[in-house]
Amino acid sequence: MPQQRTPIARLERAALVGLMAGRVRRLEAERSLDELAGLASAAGAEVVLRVLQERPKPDPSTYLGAGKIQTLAASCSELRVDVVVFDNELTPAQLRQIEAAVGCKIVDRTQLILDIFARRARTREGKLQVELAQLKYLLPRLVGAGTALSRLGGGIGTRGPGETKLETDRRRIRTKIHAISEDIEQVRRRRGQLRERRHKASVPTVALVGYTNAGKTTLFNVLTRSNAEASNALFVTLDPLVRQVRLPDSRELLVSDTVGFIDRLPHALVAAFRATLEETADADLVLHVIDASASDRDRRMAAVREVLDEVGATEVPLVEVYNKCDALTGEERRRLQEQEPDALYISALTGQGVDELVETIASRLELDVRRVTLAFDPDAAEDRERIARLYRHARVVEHEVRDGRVSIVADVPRRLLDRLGGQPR
Ligand SMILES: Nc1nc2c(ncn2[C@@H]2O[C@H](COP(=O)(O)OP(=O)(O)OP(=O)(O)O)[C@@H](O)[C@H]2O)c(=O)[nH]1
Ligand SMILES: [Mg+2]
Repeated sequence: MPQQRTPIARLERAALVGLMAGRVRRLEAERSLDELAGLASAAGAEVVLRVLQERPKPDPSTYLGAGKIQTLAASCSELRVDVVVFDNELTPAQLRQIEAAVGCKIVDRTQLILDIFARRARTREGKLQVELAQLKYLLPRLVGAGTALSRLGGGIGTRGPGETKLETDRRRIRTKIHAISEDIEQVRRRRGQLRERRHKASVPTVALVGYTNAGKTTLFNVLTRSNAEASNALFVTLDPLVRQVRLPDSRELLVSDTVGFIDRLPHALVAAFRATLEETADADLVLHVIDASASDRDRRMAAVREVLDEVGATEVPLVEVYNKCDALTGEERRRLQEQEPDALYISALTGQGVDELVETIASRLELDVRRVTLAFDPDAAEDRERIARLYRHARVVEHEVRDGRVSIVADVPRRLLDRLGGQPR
């Protein structure tokens, strides 16, 4: 018997393929390919070839033109490419044709993103969500699939639902989708209950959202004095994190960090991550964290707004936070501030502007207090309940009992004035 060896982990060699179709100009296509390179490296691959073809629209059967496919096949074999990544979603037929012509593994942008998510998911909820998205992506691709679905070996496109599952029939996959959806629904209900409880406890929530790599987790760590993983790789954070923050004057709020967004985020993924993203729709305030130093900032911001729209978070008050301002020149920063005077400008890395951000959060959440004087009848059960509530959510400065009446002077957060029944004095 041959001695069993542990395979040495080797980076997969990847070729990237993009199209400049229609009005998509070269610069945009280049940037999109840069982003694809970031995704490929997040999936554990090393980019050895980039191909951009100019074509009015994709070829229906092979995406690229026939000649270009030939050239691609030759380059791939010369450069020992393991996987070719297309910057768009491919139809099942295109996938098969290209694979036959090029002779190595072909994945599209959607599959690449799903793959990264599959690698990064840590919690049960995260794993369920990714698996659901992968199965939904696979389902329409099962019909008549040949080699594309019975790949051997590992690497991009083979993580997640395993070989045996892929070879089963559509019905079993449907059953599985159904079962996972139910599990996720349970998680979702549980999340809803937790949110409800937080809501009852009157602790306001601030949700950090933004494009992947914008610096959400870095800011989260600064705000909550935590140590969550932040890195230059894409999609580092998948599972939502919620932490309590106590401001110096003992006001409390919750900050949540969540999965980053990206241009053309696969729809199946957004749908599967609905439970996670609903946290955002339910927050009291959304901070849109923006990488101010990104050259394609506007495109990224638009992609984020699109996802917010899709998860129904457009009603939540939102503050735009331009992060990484340390990486801007003074001139760039001045211009940006002129354009967007209402936004905030910070550096989560150096801490610059963070105090002002905290103050803005506090005032937007109406955490600032008003001093009120309230009178209660201690014999009424309802009033005793109100007194207890006041003690829980406000700072009582005076408590007097006179002639069988209770008089309380308290500092009440402005957002709770209505609920605690106080009028500002
Ligand atoms: N120069 C500079 N770099 C920053 C700043 N904030 C974050 N970064 C860097 O940007 C990279 C991404 O930061 P993260 O906090 O992981 O970004 P994220 O938005 O949580 O990213 P994902 O979770 O992957 O979507 C890291 O290398 C950070 O060190 C900043 O203010 N200035
Ligand atoms: Mg993060």
